[in-house]
Amino acid sequence: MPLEVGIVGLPNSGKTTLFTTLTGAAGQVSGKEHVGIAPIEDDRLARVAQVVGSAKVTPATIRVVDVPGTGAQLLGNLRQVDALLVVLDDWSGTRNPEEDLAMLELELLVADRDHVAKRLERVEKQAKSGDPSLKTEVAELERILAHIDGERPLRDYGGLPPELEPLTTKPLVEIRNGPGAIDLKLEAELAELPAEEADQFRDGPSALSDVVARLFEGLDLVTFFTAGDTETRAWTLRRGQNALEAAESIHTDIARGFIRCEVIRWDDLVTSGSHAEAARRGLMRLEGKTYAVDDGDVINVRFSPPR
Ligand SMILES: Nc1nc2c(ncn2[C@@H]2O[C@H](COP(=O)(O)OP(=O)(O)OP(=O)(O)O)[C@@H](O)[C@H]2O)c(=O)[nH]1
Ligand SMILES: [Mg+2]
Repeated sequence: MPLEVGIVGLPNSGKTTLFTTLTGAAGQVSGKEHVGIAPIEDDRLARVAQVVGSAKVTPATIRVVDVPGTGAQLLGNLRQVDALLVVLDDWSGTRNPEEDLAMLELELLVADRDHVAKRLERVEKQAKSGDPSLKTEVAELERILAHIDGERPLRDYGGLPPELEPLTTKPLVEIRNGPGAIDLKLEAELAELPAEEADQFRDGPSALSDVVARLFEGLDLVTFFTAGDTETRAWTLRRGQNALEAAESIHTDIARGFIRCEVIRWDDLVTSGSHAEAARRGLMRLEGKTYAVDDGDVINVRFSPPR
């Protein structure tokens, strides 16, 4: 499953402009939800592909959701995303980004309050049947509601029921939209130019690579690669996820038939010039299902195909 992020922000802060910058997809219609795919740029990918002679190069991707405006109903569409990008207007000169961030965090908390209160109402009704486990859930939900009423985000609440899917536990990545930070207006204009030309107009990295770098930091992500003659591809995992989970993200059959995996660091593969030469130099390791995948690993899963 690709990484999924939601874009939130006050009206007119530049959410849809960010969406367009990240995905390259047209999303100009205001008042509509937009969903698109952003490729994750990674310089290592082309270098690995060149060494193994892949015909096809496929970057890892992020699914991006842009919801118009705020309000509990709209924000509720973001319960399944992995992180929230908060767009703050730092361009019009009419807003205070710190205050806007605080306001937005409050909106997220209000949306969570709504969500928890609705659930409480439903479970309270069902608990009249006398089922003790439902009574426990009612008590738990009441405690959660009291926590929210103290204006505290649910990320500070220990032991939340996993099915609750709150918004205020998600990592927030701040995107200040303005000439001093990520200039989305400029980025939107540069999106029309070829990549090399666009780079000449920027002082630093592109908005896309800047946002991706912050997401990787905020979510503690790692990239691993698969590399063969037909395709070299990048994938993302959370740090600490293991080889079996890496296999699952590639294909469930590969995970099911997992025997072991061969791991080479991407730069060892590049300097060796081929998988075979890397193996000859002793730079290829054999790992099992529980191996924690490291950033930059090139992985080849040995598996028995399902019958
Ligand atoms: N000058 C300038 N204008 C911007 C910038 N970012 C966005 N805008 C303009 O602000 C307006 C709103 O931008 P959108 O990206 O549609 O904002 P939004 O947050 O999606 O707005 P809603 O979905 O209606 O809440 C557009 O006319 C943009 O061109 C910027 O960095 N600089
Ligand atoms: Mg919009």
